[in-house]
Amino acid sequence: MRIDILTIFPEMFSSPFEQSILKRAITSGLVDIRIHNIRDYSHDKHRMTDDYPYGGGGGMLMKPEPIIRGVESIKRDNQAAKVVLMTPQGIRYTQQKAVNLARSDSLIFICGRYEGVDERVREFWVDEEISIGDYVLTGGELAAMVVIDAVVRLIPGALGGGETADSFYEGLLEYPQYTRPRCYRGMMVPEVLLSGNHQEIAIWRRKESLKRTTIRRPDLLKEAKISKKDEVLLAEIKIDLKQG
Ligand code: 6GU
Repeated sequence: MRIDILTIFPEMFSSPFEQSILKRAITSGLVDIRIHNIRDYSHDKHRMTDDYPYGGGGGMLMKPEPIIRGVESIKRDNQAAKVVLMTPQGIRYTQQKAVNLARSDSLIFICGRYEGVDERVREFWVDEEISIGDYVLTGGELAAMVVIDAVVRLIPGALGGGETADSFYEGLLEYPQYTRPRCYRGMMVPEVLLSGNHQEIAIWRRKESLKRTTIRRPDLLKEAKISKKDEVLLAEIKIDLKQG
């Protein structure tokens, strides 16, 4: 997969892409990430990327020309690339969106700054607008990193030995997990996990997963794939929760 990023703060991207899974995905050639400074596509003598809004009002807007020159330059050897604008006005990012983006061969991210981007950019060059949640960031850079992180880990081979991209798999939260020691400051690992009974462990985990989702994210439960056996577990959970 090829990912191009247009930003006025290219340095912001160095650290996250130089660690752990993202670093390995890049060095192993699974993903080719290129950062472009929008300023490099600005032709005026001060290399300006922003300007005052027509009609007045506070704040500055990102000028269309440098961004569009950047997009066109990247698209020259990459016609089919999908252009994504990072903006708090975009559609909310979800795991399903990450799955969809992970199917693309090529993505271009435009990181908005200041009060926003000239509307013509959005209207004529952008395929998708994404927000990562209902809060306002100082710019689209951190949001783009979030989106890219969730996409790259879904690329087959990105996760190392035995790891699978399965959180939110089937739309439920993860069950609680434990590692050694078995007793830590008097706090025990649940007995069932030490039993070696794989069937019982699977049932316990499924129930904990359903319980956690019921308590924390009932909205997810409505969308999740629930089997007949799950219905039984959910009925037990209801009783357990009532009994406190
Ligand atoms: Cl993509 N950009 C900004 N500036 N704020 C955000 C966001 C994006 N997503 C959530 N908040």
